[in-house]
Amino acid sequence: LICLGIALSLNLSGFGMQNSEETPSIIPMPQTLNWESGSYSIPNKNIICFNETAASSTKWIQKLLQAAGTKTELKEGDNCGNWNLQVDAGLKTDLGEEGYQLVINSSGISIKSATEAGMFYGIQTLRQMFPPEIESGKSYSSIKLKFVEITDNPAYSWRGSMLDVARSFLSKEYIKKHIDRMAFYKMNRLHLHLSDDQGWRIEIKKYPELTETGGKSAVKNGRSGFLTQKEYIELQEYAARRNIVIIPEIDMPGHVYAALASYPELNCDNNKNIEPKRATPPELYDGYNVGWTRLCLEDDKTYEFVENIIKELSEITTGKWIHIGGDEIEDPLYEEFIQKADAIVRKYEKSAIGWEESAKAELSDSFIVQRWNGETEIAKDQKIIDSFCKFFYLDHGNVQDQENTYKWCNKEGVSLEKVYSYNTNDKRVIGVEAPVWSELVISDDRADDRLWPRSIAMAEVAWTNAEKRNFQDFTERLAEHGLRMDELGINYFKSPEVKWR
Ligand code: TNX
Repeated sequence: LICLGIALSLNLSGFGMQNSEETPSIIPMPQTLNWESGSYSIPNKNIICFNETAASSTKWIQKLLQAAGTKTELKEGDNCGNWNLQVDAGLKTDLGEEGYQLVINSSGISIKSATEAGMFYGIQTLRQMFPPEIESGKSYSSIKLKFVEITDNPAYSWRGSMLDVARSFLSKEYIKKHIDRMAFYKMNRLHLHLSDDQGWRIEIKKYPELTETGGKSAVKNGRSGFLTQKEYIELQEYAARRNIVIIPEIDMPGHVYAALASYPELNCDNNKNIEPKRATPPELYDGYNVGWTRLCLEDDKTYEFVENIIKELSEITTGKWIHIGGDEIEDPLYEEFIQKADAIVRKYEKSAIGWEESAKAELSDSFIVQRWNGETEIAKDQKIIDSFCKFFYLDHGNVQDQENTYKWCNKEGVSLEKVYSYNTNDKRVIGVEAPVWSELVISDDRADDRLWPRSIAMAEVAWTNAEKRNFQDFTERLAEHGLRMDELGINYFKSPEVKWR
């Protein structure tokens, strides 16, 4: 037995493949993955064979091959080149909405899927088999791809990331980078927290002061600014090409100081009743308090405002969802507000999402509840996105007592292992999302540090079935991805749970 073991390991490390012996580290772990002996050397001339529905995906392969420094030719058909890309709706029963099959053998590389999304994900998996250096555009002369057969599709349809651009703004350029990074790990929902007490970040043509005034503030030492509708649409298109839907959140009826400062007539009694006492708007707010401002729910003007905002937002949003916030507020008219806001969102042919407190109200079937502390009872048929603060609040420390992090939800912080350990049997859950609140996340570097690598752990939790997940194995694969993150210029936190290379 020992002899056999030695022979086997010799065979694995000594023969079969020349030089690169390591099996590539794929994250998220595919549902079925079989490495086989042998490898395919990418030739100097490549023919990418594709069917019509796969046409738009060929550009990603061309991009990969550009980095590999080889020539490519495109050819429409089936099995007409060493690369074969086939998007065929008939495969939906086998591969699902986002699944793919990737095969590498002596005749080349084949990816099949039922949708462009599935094809895109097959290509992301393939990309992780290339040397990390291609991520920064360095060219590579001889690339060998280990023979493999993968059939893959996600456990959850909601694999989200949330950026709080309200407390401290993040630029369009940063958001694009974030979209690229999310896509690499097969995440598909980008939730933008676009308004809060400290700032309003999306242009609304009907209410120009929201950005003229409310766009100029931020949390202390944070960045102000806003996205024009044109920029928002540009981001949305950029994201869509990478199978990512942007979900805009306007937080209501609490967390609204920036709006109140911009339009003082939205205040009840000119704000005299709210704590802590603030001067009459338009003085702006740069502090850290939550739950101290509210829209005036006894006033019809408020509903006119809410409807106009949702109307404009739904006109520029291609995704199905509008997030209405609903967190951290006590108000006798709260439930009525949530129901009305839900109805307005549906009137404009979108579905509403709200933080878990919104489940106190009677919600429509399409309403999705985003759970963060699990203290609210949620109706038995309601769809849920899990963002439990204990597992997913990335404004908490990567390790205990990390500088500039919160710890109200978990004094030990939220470690990589903690993120990875999330699991549920709750059938209502459609997926998970990791938010980065930005009271203390006031620069791109800090955002990187909080997001990475913990978002990668979340991505695997969201994609890979629970029985196939193993933290030890994950950290080993992640170590290799450190090299990729280096090439991508990500200022990731060097978590002590990983033996980084
Ligand atoms: C709670 S949980 C918030 C945010 C804060 C965050 C800070 C929830 C829906 N809201 O307003 O930024 O804590 O960790």
